Amino acid sequence: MPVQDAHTTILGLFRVAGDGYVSGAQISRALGVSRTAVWKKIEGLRLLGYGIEAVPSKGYRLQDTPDVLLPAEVASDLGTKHIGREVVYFAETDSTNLRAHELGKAGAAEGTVVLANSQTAGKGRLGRQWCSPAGVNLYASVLVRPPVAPRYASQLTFLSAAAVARTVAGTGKLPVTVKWPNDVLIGGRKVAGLLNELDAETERIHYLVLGIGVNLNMTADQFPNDLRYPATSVLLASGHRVSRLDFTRCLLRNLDSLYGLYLARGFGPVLEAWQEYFDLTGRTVEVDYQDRRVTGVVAGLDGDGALLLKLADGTRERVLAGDVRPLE
Ligand code: BT5
Repeated sequence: MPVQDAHTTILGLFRVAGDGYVSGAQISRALGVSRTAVWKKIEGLRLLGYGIEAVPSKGYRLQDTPDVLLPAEVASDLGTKHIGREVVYFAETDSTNLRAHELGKAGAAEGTVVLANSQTAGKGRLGRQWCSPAGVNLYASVLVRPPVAPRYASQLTFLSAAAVARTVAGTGKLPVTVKWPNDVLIGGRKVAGLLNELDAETERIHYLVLGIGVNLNMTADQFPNDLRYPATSVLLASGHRVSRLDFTRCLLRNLDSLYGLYLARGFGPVLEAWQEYFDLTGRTVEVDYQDRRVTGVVAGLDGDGALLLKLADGTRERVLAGDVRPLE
């Protein structure tokens, strides 16, 4: 049995036992290996950071679970239909999006998730960088193969933003909003960034990589000084640490249910879910295009998710891409 499967089996027995002990005999039966081999597997889990007490007459008891994102732990009993059936984990990598592209080109299944403990070259949009310190945040890339034309790829940005916003909101009573069209904010500060990348031919998407970075337990001194927007983490905003494992599992479930809706009923329900966190309707915003800037009042969104602005001269403008900033 591969080491990871053995670890999953043992952790499963601990989960069932709760605060109680699991005997060496029980584990050896479940794994089909000798008691000495059981001891080695327990040592392996200890090396990963699990605190396991061993009492000769009783067996083993789990005292402490590290906040690591082992694929087996992330994927076990996830109950999802599309997302997270395959989970790949790196202690360190340059960018989970680059790893996901490799997997996508090699034919990896839809729903494959790449996770990293840290990134040495985390990517933002337009060549910018995403600060990715080890052990505190979530860095994930999710591979999907939606059966839609490439021109609809931006709909998936709303999908991942809605899933992230829902998951962050689920960690506590936090003022979570989405910034059009991506970025998730708490109290106006950026807590998550999204980078979706497409591999397609004219009429067909090969795959999309949904890149998701969420600041979970990052402390103030871990942020770079020259941020484009004010930023925060769930810890800074709420005062509470979040389990990266629990958050990741919850996010994958939220992504899965929205993706299921998207496949069954199209973009409508996804945009609706996203709009629960959109608070700019009726507000005056400034939109920065590459070459010009306009100011207007947000009238709402159209069915494609484009931002509808009413300008001072009474004309309307439909914004498909640009940097949007509320003015008041
Ligand atoms: C984004 O870009 O917001 C997309 C970030 C996507 C990151 C994920 S992590 C997993 C996956 N793998 C990757 O390699 N990337 C994805 P953008 O809107 O361009 O914002 C980038 C800007 O945000 C930077 O120029 C900084 O000013 C700021 N920034 C950098 N790190 C940050 C952080 N951890 N939290 C908040 N702001 C940050």
